[in-house]
Amino acid sequence: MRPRGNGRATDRGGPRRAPRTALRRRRTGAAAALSIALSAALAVTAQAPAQAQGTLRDLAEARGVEIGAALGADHLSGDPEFARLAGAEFNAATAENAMKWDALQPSRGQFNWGNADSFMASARADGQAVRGHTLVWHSQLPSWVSDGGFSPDQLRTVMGEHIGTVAGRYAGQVAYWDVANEIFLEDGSWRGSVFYDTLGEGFVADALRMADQADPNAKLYLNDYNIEGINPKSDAYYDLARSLLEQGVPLDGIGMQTHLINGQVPHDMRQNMQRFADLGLDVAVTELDVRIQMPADQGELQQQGQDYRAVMENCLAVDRCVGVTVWGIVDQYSWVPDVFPGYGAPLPFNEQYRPKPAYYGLQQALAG
Ligand code: 9MR
Repeated sequence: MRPRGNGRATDRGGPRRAPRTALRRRRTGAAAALSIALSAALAVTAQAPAQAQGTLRDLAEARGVEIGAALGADHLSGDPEFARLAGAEFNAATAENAMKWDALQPSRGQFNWGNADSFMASARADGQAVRGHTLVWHSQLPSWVSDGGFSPDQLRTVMGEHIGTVAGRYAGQVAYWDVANEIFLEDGSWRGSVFYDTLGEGFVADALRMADQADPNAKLYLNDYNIEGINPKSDAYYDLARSLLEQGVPLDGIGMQTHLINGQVPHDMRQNMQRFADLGLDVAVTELDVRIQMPADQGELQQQGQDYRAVMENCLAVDRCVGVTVWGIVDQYSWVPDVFPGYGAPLPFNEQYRPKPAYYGLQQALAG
């Protein structure tokens, strides 16, 4: 049996804030004037938490959770302000593309480690927990795998070589692996892929076992989008996870990507996270962003701040939620406008590297 749980010995039940009934009492005359002045002073303090309360990573560490970001290799190496924010604000990191199959093994047996190694070095220098992303995925998969015409045994060997080599190389340095990514469709049916079509659903258990063998210390996850709320797709994960655990397959957690549209945090996100936690699994928000139809106005940016805050609060409310990772740092590098034309501004920092309401939403949730 793998050790379960995230190993954090934190008590989330800290002291509750004193009720503010005194400020709500009616007052008259001088007392009222004094009260108004005091309230104004308090309101100013409450609105300026950014600099006063420290970085996201400091706040997250105090709460025993992780705040991560997806980091693009080009930006890490070529944009000093991006690299500075990555280290200053985030205590966890995911390589945005550098650890995907096409980046690491573009042809059979030819591994390119450059970007992945630099990402790992940067994460080590910045003291960040690494989420390895991703071992088995139908996308960003080179054609020698997808069109290879492999028999089931051959494909299992190919998968084993990839997982063994990649997870083996970074064994002991990766806290979490997204072992299989995006394996279900929205209606909860299996997504067709070379892996599913050749090996059937057993490819998931195989991949988890291979990853466990290569790096017994990493927490092993299944990861997908649109599984934040309770719906047919998250139900499919729930059923699969339960069945894998019953079979003793090494599965530690479920990653909820959380690519949201502004104003649409699922109302039952917390309940959904909790049902996976109740199975004995960890959960994590692995790719948070909140896209806005452009141009974004102030009201929409404020709404986005509420959404970021709500997602972090959901994670904090579920003891087995290990943290929240945002899918990028600054708006200008996000994948969103390429895939959803007309949408943008999905991240916590704007194009001038200034914190947005989304940043303050995370900060306020973490500050409790
Ligand atoms: O952000 C990634 C982008 O740079 C790539 O072009 C894209 C290719 O599919 O993948 C993006 O990241 C995806 C992640 O790996 C898996 N979940 C969805 C993410 C956004 O598409």
